[in-house]
Amino acid sequence: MSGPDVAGIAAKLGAAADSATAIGQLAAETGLDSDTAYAVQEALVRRRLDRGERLVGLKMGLTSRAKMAQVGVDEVIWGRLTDVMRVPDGGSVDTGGFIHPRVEPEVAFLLDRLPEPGELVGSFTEAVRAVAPAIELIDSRYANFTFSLPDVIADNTSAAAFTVGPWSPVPDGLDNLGVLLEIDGRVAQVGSTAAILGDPRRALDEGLRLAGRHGVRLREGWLFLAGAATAAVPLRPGAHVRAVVEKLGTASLRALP
Ligand code: 0L1
Ligand code: MG
Repeated sequence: MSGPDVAGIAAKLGAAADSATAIGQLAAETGLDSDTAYAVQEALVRRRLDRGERLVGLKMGLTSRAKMAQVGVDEVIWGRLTDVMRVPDGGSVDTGGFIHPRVEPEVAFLLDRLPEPGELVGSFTEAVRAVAPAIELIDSRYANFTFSLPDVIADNTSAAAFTVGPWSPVPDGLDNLGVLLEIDGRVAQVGSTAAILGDPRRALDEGLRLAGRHGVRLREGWLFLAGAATAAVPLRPGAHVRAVVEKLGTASLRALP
């Protein structure tokens, strides 16, 4: 019996992203399960690499209750980041290139010496060279931002763009820092890094474990987005977005009018 058409599903998702046109969910009709969905994700990102993009890191998704509740999926997932997704801090994005973009405040890690496959992080300060406030721009390729677990995994966990603020040395504690998402100078979301798996440092072990199951090794020099501390907020044309993380500072981006 043949399984789901991995390349065909990746092609549909890739075309949806390229044309900024929403599509219907695919998992139920194709019998896609979560493991095969990661193969679709790999094929989807391979399309980007084949046109010259570079893999620069990994992101964790749904690492907080607020995020899980927002989309009705309650498992931690991971996706892949490429260089073209990166927007410089203070830079601009064109919302016309996305379907229904949302932004969320995150914490980013710059990876250093990582444990061997199958091992957990022994010393966080050895594994992580620096930390930064970040903004993730997510854009589900599915209509109405509605999907099942395999659907969202296949869709590279809605990854679309991200901005990383200034790097700082790893502070003593990361587990209860205040987080703000501001849109046009107004507070849109308030949270704490504690919402990210209790402590964003745990997200790295989860990333190593979950990506390791699919034979993916994190690399020195890669970025790692640990996940959002709050629900995501729609990004409107012309909006100015700031993510502020206590002790770490601010990352910002602007949507073109
Ligand atoms: O980064 C995230 O937490 C997004 C994961 C996928 C679910 C969504 O699109 O919100
Ligand atoms: Mg995110």
